[in-house]
Amino acid sequence: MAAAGSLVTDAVVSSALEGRIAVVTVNYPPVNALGAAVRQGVSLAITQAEQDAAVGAIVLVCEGRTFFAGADITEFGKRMIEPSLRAMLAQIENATKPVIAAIHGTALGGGLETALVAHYRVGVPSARVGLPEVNLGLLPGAGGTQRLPRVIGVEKALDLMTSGALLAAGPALTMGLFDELVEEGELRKGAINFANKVLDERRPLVKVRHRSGKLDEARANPKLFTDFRKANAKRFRGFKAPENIIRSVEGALQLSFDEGMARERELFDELLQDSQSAAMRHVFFAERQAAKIDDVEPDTPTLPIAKVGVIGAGTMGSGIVMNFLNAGIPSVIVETKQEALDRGLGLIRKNYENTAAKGKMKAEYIEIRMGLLTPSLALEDLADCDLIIEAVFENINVKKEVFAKLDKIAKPGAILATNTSYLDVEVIAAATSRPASVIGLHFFSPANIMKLLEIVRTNYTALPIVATAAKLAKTIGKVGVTVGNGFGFVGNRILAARDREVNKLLLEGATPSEIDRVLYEFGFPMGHLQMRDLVGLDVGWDRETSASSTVREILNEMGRHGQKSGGGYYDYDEQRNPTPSPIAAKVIADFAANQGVAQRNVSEDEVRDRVLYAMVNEGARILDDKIAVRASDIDIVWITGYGWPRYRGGPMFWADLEGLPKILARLKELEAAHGADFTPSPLIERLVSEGRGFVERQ
Ligand code: T1G
Repeated sequence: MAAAGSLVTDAVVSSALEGRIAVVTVNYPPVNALGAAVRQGVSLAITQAEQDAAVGAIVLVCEGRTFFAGADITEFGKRMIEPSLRAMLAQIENATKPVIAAIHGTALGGGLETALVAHYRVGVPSARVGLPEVNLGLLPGAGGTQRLPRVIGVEKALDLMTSGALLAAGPALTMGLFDELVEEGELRKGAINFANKVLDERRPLVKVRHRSGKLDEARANPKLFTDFRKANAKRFRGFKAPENIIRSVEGALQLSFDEGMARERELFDELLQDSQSAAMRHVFFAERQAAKIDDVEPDTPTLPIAKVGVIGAGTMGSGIVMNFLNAGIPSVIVETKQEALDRGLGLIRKNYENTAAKGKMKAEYIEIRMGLLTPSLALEDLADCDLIIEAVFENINVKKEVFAKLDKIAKPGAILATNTSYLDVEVIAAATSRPASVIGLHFFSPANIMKLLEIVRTNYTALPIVATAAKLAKTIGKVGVTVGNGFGFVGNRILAARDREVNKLLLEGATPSEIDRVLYEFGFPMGHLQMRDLVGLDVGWDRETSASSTVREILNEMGRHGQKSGGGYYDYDEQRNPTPSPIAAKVIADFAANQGVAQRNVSEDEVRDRVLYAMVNEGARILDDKIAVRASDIDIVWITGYGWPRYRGGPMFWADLEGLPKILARLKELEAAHGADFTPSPLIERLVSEGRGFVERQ
């Protein structure tokens, strides 16, 4: 080892001697993922340090934003380049000199597993740690399921690994994951001081693998795993990774350490080969890809959003404005009547109080956030807002009227956004003299919770407005997906295709329960008709013009608006539990008879094919119409906005797994039986002829 501050092992990993401490520094942007170059460099540096008599201890630290953020996900599925992560970790764990992991940023997955094989762990207060492999359909495959329980206990480890949650440095220190926290910004120095202390005090080379106290505690509770499985059964439904994590941790209690590691490897490999992990790795990259807008460059100018205005204090408007209050942005909310305004303010306060009651928010933040909100009955109070979002009744004329007024009130350069869920944003923009400043910001109810934000750009929307909207999505913690201006944009257009098929299936004799069971078992949180009853059948229903022209209109005319009125497609008890409704069944049967549709038994397979393939076909049409930039954007929309199960990757990824040739053949059969609704999109025809899928493989 050369003198202090000199020898560079290579561009990725450098090693320098600070007194008797070898400081191994890794610099592998963007997040120091444990790719081959890192593993090779760290392995070499540890070997050098071991052989160098001048070295007493080793500090392992990373440059940039974070300590290792995990294995390199881009390497999965490819030939593994030596040394494997496990080999690198074994080398660290068996080092004859103390290794101190110096942690900042987010030490995740293989990053935390690396820290767990070090003999000591030092961090800064802002550091966070976790084993979020479950979010990739995997489990911690480099010893995390065997070591983490030995440090923090089995129950906490099970919670952390099956939820993928991150742990702040403070609680991690309390749980024994850190040996010391050093001053923010002084990590390197603090870690070197700690290393010197270890040498001065001749502290032992502590290996996590030798700890057994926490495992003994768990062994004293034979019902631990059964209870954990039962408590989480709903959350883990259909999803394989959590069960494998639980089994791997059971191995830690039942087997020797090495046998436990072998068991972990088996359970990891099982998941790695499974389509659920492929799907979730696709979603990981798709979510990041969705934030990239082809014609928005890093230097595309954006507008400052220092004040936001929201028109409408109903469910949507109140939820929308909360996003900006949560981000600390002063906001104005405008209604036409004091009573409606007060109801909206009450809704916002109640939401905050509920969140605080659940311990998810400090109570003192309620007043801070409410203090950022100015209620008003006058649109003129929006005059100095940088962004104004309308969330008024979903009627094109009402919206055009509001935008015409806004055009006269809003300051020059203000962004005017509509929260419409399917109306033509260009028509709304044409009601103003500034169409280039008009954009769609389609929030999903509940708007303060749902992650998805469809950013709808028209042919007139100026690039800085699009760039500002995309940046704002990140600021308020949303997954922003930029889409084109067409009926229902992406999400609701596919939902409309599903709705159309479900309504036809109802008339043909499939019951609400049969249809909903197919979707529930596929992995949706609930079926289509239960979802309709939950949202309310009267959303978008106009009592004045209702003419019994659909089953849904008839149910509304009967006062059956869904859960909120005790019945819709289902009947509901006091606890809003659904039961099949003879009333709805009769409405459906009579309507079918009037339409001359003979009722029959419809198989689950037919329900599945017709509903899911109609959605895929609509997704392909959306791509053909260039309303979505890429197939993976459609996947992100349906996963984050509509509950498509993450472990199935989204409709387009799933269609690739299903096989486009199979889907195309089935669409042609369905087209013959049910007409143009199933005419295959030209894109599917093209992809099948080229032997390709919707999603370019990672
Ligand atoms: N591998 C490869 N690339 C990664 C990566 C990873 N682990 N993590 C992030 N990136 C890329 C990402 O694609 C993006 O690239 C850029 O880094 C910035 O990410 C054996 C098997 C660390 C909290 O699951 O949670 O270890 O788009 O936009 O919002 O047990 O990235 O710029 O080209 O998300 O600041 C376990 C995954 C892996 C952590 C940073 N680790 N990453 O968030 O930036 S499996 C994880 C994150 C494993 C072992 C197992 C986040 C972040 P680009 P970003 P961010």
